[in-house]
Amino acid sequence: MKQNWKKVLGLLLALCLVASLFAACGGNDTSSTSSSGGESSASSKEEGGESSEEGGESGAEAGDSNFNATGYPIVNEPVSLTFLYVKGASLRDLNENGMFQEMEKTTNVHIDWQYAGDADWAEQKSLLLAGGDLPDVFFGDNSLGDMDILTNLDLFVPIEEYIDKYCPNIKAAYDAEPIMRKMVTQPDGHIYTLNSKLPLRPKACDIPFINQKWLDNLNLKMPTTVDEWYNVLKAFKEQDANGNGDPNDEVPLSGSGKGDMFDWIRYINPWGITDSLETNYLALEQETGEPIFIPADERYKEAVQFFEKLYAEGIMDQEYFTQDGSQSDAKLKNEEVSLVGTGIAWEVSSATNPHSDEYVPMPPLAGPRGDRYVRGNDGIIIYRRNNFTVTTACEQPEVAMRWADYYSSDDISVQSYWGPFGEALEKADDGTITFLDPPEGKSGDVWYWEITCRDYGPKYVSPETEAKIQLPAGSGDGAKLACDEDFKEFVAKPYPVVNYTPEQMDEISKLTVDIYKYVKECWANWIVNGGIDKDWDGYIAQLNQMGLERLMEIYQEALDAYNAG
Ligand SMILES: [Ca+2]
Repeated sequence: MKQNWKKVLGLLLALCLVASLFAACGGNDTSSTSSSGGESSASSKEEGGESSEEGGESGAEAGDSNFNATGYPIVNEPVSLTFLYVKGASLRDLNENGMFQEMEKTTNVHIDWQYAGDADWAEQKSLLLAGGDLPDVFFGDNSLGDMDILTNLDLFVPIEEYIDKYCPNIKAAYDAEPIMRKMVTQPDGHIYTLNSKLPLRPKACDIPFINQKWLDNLNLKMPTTVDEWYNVLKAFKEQDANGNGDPNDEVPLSGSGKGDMFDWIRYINPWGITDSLETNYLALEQETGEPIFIPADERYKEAVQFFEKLYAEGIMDQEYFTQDGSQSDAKLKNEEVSLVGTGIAWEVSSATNPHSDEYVPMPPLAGPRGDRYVRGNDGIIIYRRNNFTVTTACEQPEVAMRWADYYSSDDISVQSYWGPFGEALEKADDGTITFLDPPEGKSGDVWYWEITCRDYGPKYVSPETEAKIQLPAGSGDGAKLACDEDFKEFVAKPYPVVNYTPEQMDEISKLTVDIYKYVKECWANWIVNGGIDKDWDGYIAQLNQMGLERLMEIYQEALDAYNAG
């Protein structure tokens, strides 16, 4: 890029800030959804819809005659920007993507993609952030996390003024859905990165499922409470539920607690606590809105006792704590005969293939107090931040931001998620969007990850356009969305995706090292060996000594700031 003074401008803007914040993100699942077609109504965003207040000063950034503040192309003479993208192995070169080729023709902006690999990205990132040759833009939230941005604020350009001046599509999205602006606005008022809203997403995260064929074989009813569930699983264990003549090959409940407890934590929703999906062990007290540290809560204690019983009776996989996810998955996907009785998954039929005809979603079980919940968190499942982060190496942030704004239009967002018009999608004159068949022998859900940036990068599809997208019913996205109709009402309020100050972030990361380690050790030991009741008081005292009370103060402060914002 040209024009060094632009760089200086970016640096000045960067220096203007004081400290700021961000939040721990994370997230579980990957892809998503379906919807139905219908209505035609004009999408208000797109094509730089907003009338240009600064119409006269095109080339607004201080008389740059090459830059157009509104309309297209964005620049009269071509400009190149370097985008760093952590690219999945199956994704083809984005230069071959028809949508990006069209974008370049429209904008006159060429993207020089710098691909990083998943495997060595963490190491590369440290070197880059420690003084390497920065790209103009980090693209996709798999490149930089909250911590990377928060602890390196001097490397990134505050973009809120560019959004106000040059980004009508993004502004329209923020106005329509204020949570989007809130998620990226630091407590000091600056915005360093753009977020996305993934189209046609569900509200519920993973949902429980059960083997209906086994229930039928043993003449059992669908369980509705955790006690009924226990009785069903016990019957699965004791009888030949899969009907292959061997009464001992059934694994009523499998999974993997080898790495951490987040596979297991999905099962404790009936006790009235649902985790945030941020791997921070936080839930929200539904009545009071206060944060709960799940492993220090009485309800967690009761849940552990319940699973201790399942483990002791051989109902819970005896390899639960020693096998990894691929090993437990292999049991679920055993070819000859189904081996697993119950589980939790993002989408049941894909998870239980090749026996998907045997499994059905299980309505949320009622726990000891009658609570029926499933996990969900819009800030993780639907909206995602850190998807477009402009660095101080970018000499013309206004060009990058106008490109991002165009990228956030309905038409581009749809294509950036599923694939280009004419290849993966068809757009009719009335705006209806239908899906073209994937190549022979490939599912759409696999194919979209090969041809698009999919979940990564900024995007926003207006509800008007979403209503015109006709997802194939048989797709994973379509099946998940259909199922969501039955589950979304059970989604508990999560501890939201808040913003932390750099100081809070630093303190959290220090405090949680010992706390997390201790929690995990105790948890596995209690389920396998028992003893939580007698150990409990000492355990809580130990957590407090490790700083749990201070940790919860920080979470409360950050939550208060989020709620006030
Ligand atoms: Ca059997």
